[in-house]
Amino acid sequence: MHEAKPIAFLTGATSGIGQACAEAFAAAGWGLVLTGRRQARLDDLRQRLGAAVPIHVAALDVTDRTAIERVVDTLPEPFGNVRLLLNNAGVALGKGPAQDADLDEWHTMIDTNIKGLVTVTRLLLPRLIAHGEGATIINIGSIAGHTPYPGGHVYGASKAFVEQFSYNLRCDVSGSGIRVTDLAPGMTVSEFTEVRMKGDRDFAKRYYAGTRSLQPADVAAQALHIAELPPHVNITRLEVTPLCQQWSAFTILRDE
Ligand code: NDP
Ligand code: 8X3
Repeated sequence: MHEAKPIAFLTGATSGIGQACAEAFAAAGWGLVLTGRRQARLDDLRQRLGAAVPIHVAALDVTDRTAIERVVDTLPEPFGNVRLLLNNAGVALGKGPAQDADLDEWHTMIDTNIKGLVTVTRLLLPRLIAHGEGATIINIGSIAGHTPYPGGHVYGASKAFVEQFSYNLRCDVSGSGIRVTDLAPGMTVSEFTEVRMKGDRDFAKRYYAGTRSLQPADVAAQALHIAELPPHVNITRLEVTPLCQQWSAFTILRDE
């Protein structure tokens, strides 16, 4: 009899880092629950990856608590035995100063990056606890949760939440076998900047131009590494940036 495949539940699998994680985990033999709002992209992933590993797809908006409850409660076998939760769905909106920001955009970031993440986590925790040893939660944070920058406002703060929530969660699930990691990438080429700038593809192109930014597959390799470590090893926080991205000096305002 074949050994059952470990199951990973991914949010935001339709693009960028989440999609690369789906590809990397499938290549490593994981069964997958793939979620995101864009059904056509989920279907495409199932088509591409489903020959090798079991795949279940579910269109899901992480800001919709009832929808998350439905997806979690109706996971068919063998997908109910979730070993890994990758909380990846996230969004940045706007890069202007706080005083010019659109309040609706701030609320969307909070609803997605904070409320969505905690809701998915809370609802999947019983399944992860039932799985026991080897179960893993990887929360995709960001360097923006540590390093302030102009226009980072609510986005960066939401990622600081992700970091602290990851640590606090780890305290509470201590003894259950669940590992918790805040995986915090820097600049990664994906749809992230295009979404942030309201679909401005030229801006996104210019932003990444001349850089050797992280590719989503670079981040996915870290996620897979974390997931496949021996079960007694917990990476608390893993920050990964491209070599071309680093800190800058303090800005000092001087009197005239
Ligand atoms: P993308 O924009 O390429 O992907 C974002 C993913 O999140 C998509 O799959 C999107 O799917 C999903 N998503 C957004 N809103 C929702 C929602 N309400 N419900 C469900 N899914 C949603 O960006 P990245 O791959 O770069 O971003 C992935 C994560 O990585 C985010 O948490 C981001 O903050 C973080 N990150 C990104 C960095 C970067 O430089 N790119 C650096 C550091 C962290 P769909 O639209 O189909 O719902
Ligand atoms: C986003 C990372 O470098 O664009 O989470 O702020 S960065």
